Amino acid sequence: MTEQGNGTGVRRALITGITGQDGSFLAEFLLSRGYEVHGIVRRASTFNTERLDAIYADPHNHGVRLRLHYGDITDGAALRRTLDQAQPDEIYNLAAQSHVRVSFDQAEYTADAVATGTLRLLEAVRDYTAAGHAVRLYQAGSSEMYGAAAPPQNEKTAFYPRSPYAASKVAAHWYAVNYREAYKLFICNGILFNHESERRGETFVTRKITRGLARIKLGLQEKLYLGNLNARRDWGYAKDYVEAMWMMLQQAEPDDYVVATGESHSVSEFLDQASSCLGLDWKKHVKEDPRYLRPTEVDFLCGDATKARTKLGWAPKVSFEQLVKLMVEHDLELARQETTLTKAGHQVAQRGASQR
Ligand code: NDP
Ligand code: GDR
Repeated sequence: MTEQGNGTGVRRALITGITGQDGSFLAEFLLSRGYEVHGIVRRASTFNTERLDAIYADPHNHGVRLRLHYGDITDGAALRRTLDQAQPDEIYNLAAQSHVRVSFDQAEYTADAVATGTLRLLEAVRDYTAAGHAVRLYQAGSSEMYGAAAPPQNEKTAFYPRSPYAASKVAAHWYAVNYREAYKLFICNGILFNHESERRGETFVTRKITRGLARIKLGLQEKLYLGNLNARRDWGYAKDYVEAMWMMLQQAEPDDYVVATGESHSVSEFLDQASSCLGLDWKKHVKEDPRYLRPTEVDFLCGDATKARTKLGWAPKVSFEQLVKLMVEHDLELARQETTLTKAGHQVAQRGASQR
């Protein structure tokens, strides 16, 4: 375990991207281990803290250990202010425009948030440590950095990014390595392969499939429009993966680790598995729509997490079949709620329909 540098005896963590899938699981995990957890939240015209609702408590209450700060990874002054206020022992940099397809439409913004955003945070951390604070930083790297490199991919595999998102993550990775070497900062790059859950954003393919097929099963929609069904991904469960982030920061020395299941499936295999949970034939419902294709695709990712297994003692607990089942069951329940409301005469708007 690392030292408690803030003098309060309570370990403090700061999470950028706390409102996302991983941020919410990580916040729960750290709270369960006694941490005080600080998170950076973007101002939005609609609520964006839904994934934190279960753990949020009124800060006026006594002993509240979850604290949210307004900020943005593109706003360096706010990052520095948050560091001063939160006084973290550990920082998890999860903030990102994380959708690969969208990064082709918003390339400059993606680079600003993913690459330069990481650099901004590193600069703030550099000054924070120079002022005498001991802090450890986790940088959220991605299997997308491997892109066209042949599987299995491990820490020694050369990066070959295939999107503005992936190129930005590669830049962030090397910024992190450089700051570790130049300023002797404790920084770990986690190179995480795809991880999903019932909290996955609904425009990522796994959740789009489980949400869509569950609604088709209950007669709420007829078709599901998808892009490339042949791409292969190494899909694990997000809750398992956030533990690996924490484990990296508890080591004696900073290092970089691949986190993956070592098992790869195509999008159509995911469809097969989800359909068999629901007793559906997806081929009758799924239609191809070219707008979900990418100008350059990543065909085959399969991670070799031997280093994480041997050095961190990390292993995934949830199998591919269990992952698909838990996501299908969750989305079937959402579809049932929608059916109940519809039958009772209420009009139910489909959330985010225009963004799918
Ligand atoms: P999500 O898209 O679910 O969450 C992204 C988070 O970043 C959200 O909290 C989002 O806020 C926040 N964010 C976006 N832009 C900014 C910004 N400009 N300033 C501050 N915060 C911002 O991603 P995941 O939880 O799935 O992923 C977490 C991290 O791990 C990301 O960096 C992602 O790229 C990376 N990663 C994810 C993998 C996966 O399979 N899930 C695999 C490998 C890497 P808001 O809620 O307001 O949008
Ligand atoms: P990915 O995840 O690009 O791997 O990035 P996504 O679920 O978006 O795509 C996976 C594969 O499915 C194919 N696909 C579709 N994808 C989407 N989103 N929508 C579709 O309709 C569709 N049809 C087919 C894609 O072409 C692709 O091959 C995720 C993100 O979480 C990143 O932030 C993270 O870094 C990587 O995982 C690891």
